[in-house]
Parts: sequence; C-alpha cells; structure tokens
Amino acid sequence: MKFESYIEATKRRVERSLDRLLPLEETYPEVIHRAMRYMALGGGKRLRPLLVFLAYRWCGGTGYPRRVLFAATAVELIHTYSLIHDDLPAMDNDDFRRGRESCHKKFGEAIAILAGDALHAKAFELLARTGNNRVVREVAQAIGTDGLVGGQVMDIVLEGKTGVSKEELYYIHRHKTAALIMVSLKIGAILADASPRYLRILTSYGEKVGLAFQIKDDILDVTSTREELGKTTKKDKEKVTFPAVFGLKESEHIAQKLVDEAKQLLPRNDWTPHLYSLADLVITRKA
Ligand code: GRG
Repeated sequence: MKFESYIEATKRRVERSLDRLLPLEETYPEVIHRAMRYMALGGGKRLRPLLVFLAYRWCGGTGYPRRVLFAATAVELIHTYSLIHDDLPAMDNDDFRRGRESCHKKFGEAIAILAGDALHAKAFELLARTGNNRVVREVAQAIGTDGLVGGQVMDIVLEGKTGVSKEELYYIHRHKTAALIMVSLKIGAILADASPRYLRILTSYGEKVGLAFQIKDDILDVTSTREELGKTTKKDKEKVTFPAVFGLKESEHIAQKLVDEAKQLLPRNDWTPHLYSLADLVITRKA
C-alpha cells in the first residue's frame, strides 16, 4: 500500500476508535464528556498513533488488531490531554488550538483541567486493555518527570532566561516532544514482539525524528500564520527554541541532518520506505 493511502486508512481507524472508546456526549455528567470529545475528535494529524502502527508493521505485525488500536488510541489521548493542559492560562495561555477555541476557552478552566485528567485516565485504561504490562510501564515512564512532564517543567522554568545552554535546549525538546514520539514507536514494536535490536533502532529513530518534529514546529511558529497552523503563532519569543538559539537557517539544517541520520539507522524491509517517508514528512509538512 502506498504511504499516503496507509496514513489515511490508519487515521480513519484511529478516528473511529476514538469515537467508539470515548464516553458519549449524553453520558452523565455530560459537560466533561463534551469537553473530552471536543478536543479528542476535533482534528489533529494523529502522528503518534500512526507511529504505533508503522513500528508494529515494520517489526512484522499485520492488520489492525484491537490491542494495537487500544495502544494507538491511548497515545493520542495522552497527547490531547497534554495539549489541553498546555493551553491553560497557567501554562501557555493559548485560546486557539486545532483551528478553533482551546478547551478552557470553550468549557472554562476547571472543566478543561478535568477533561485533561479524564483523557489521561482513559488512556491508561486502554493501555491496560492491551494486556501487556510493559506497554503500560513504558508509556508511564515516557510521560512523567523523566519525559513529557520533565520537559514541560524546564520549558516553563527557563522561559525568558538568558544564557540557556544547548544541553538545556535539547533536554526540553527531547523530553517535551520526542519522548512521546519515541514511546509510540516503542510500544508498536513491543506489541509485534520485536527483538531488542529492533526496539533499540526504533527508539533512536524516534528520538531523532521527534527532535526534528519539534524543530519544524518552532520554525513554523516563526514562518507561518494562525490560519495555516490552526494555533496561535509568534508566541515562542520568550521560549527556549531552536530558531532562538541557532537561527532559522541553522535550525533547518539541524532538522534535515536528524532526519537523514534517523533514516540511516533503519535496516531495509518492506516497511522501511514508509518510515523514510514519515521522517521526510516531519520536516516538509506545512502545519
Ligand atoms: C502539559 C504535561 C504537559 C505537557 C505539555 C504537548 C506539550 C507538552 C506542549 C504543547 C506545545 C508544544 C509545542 C509541544 C511540543 C509537542 C508538539 C509539537 C505538539 C503539537 O503536536 P502536533 O503538531 O499536534 O502533532 P496535532 O494538533 O496535529 O495533534
């Protein structure tokens, strides 16, 4: 199957799974379910679930088994929770996400916090339903203080500071962005019973692609408009970003180098071209 067709087919499966697995809007207490569905079903590239499936296929898995769909849906719910919390006034204070009002603008801060919490809880229910303890543990580790939360903490602590080191820049983005991307690949591989070698390769590939994804995100923040991205732009002025530290041209060069290195890590099999295409897409995307 061509890469574009596989992306579209997988996205459709994940959208259907999100729709089926989230409580209906009419379910009491209605407001929280409306907020959860508003954010989880309101657009997004679905990159992380796609990575779960690409890794699963690359490691020899076939089709769309339920346990892999549970894992793919779970990482998208975790990503959605992190976006809701990141947009809150106490964090990035952003009123616009995925082309429309962010969760707290639409439902108020308290419901937005609780919607994030509930998506996080639902994600772990789904991870448990994979029947694979290691999958649950890997995701928990990737999104705690040694992952997503750790990166977000340093992003906040270092905002507006001068003299931030390159190590700190890499720490933030490796944790805030690359950790969830890496673990998405990793759990796809675990669910395909991959060898330790394949797991190591995909983890390194994920780290490089994850960093490149964040660099491109930072570049787009400078070069694109709110209409193109569906979120507020030019907001990163005080933030520790790649363009702020290296400038735009050098940032583009670093992202390209990371993608080239990621591709070189992969031994060839039928699904390798898809992982190449994905890595290219991360830096050629327009939104
Ligand atoms: C609140 C614990 C906590 C963490 C927040 C996700 C995040 C960490 C912050 C959001 C802002 C940001 C620039 C994060 C880096 C990751 C990133 C580029 C998120 C946007 O992901 P996309 O482009 O979003 O995949 P869509 O909408 O396509 O799903």
